[in-house]
Amino acid sequence: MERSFVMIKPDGVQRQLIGELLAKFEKKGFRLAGAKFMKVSEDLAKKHYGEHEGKPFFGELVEFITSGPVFAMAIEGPNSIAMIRKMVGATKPEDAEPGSIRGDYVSYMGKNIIHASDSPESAKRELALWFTADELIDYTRSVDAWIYA
Ligand code: 3AN
Repeated sequence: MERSFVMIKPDGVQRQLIGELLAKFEKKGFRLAGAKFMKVSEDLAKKHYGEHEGKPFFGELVEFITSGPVFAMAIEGPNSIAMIRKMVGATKPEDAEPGSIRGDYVSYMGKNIIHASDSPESAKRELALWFTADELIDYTRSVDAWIYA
């Protein structure tokens, strides 16, 4: 069982795609372990994109992600991290395969509607950044597990 951090960015929210995109992950068989609709502080944005600090597009990234509300999710399922990345598609629009989310919805890299963790290490780091432990459902506990039993 793996958990990925997935976020619908301000452009995805503005295009009213939250439900449509979440439905894809639910249909795939993954389940939500946490979600929040929120404005992102500059501090959180800079930490989230920490690996890109110093790159020419860093300022733009932070500005964009703080420009409007995002829908942040913890999504879980077996091998979910790699499978969700596949569903999301490549970073460069010209490389994103038709059928993937970015392949079907995105033509410009700076506005690519969704983020998903790219490795187990990133998922761990990002989930800890965006959620506290008590904001996530723990399906291994019977008190939470009944809903999918
Ligand atoms: P992904 O969003 O596919 O995980 P990352 O984490 O490498 O990709 O990059 C985060 C965001 O930074 C991308 N969604 C994109 O908007 C932007 N970005 C990444 N690489 C570049 C680049 N070479 N030029 C401009 N923007 C970039």
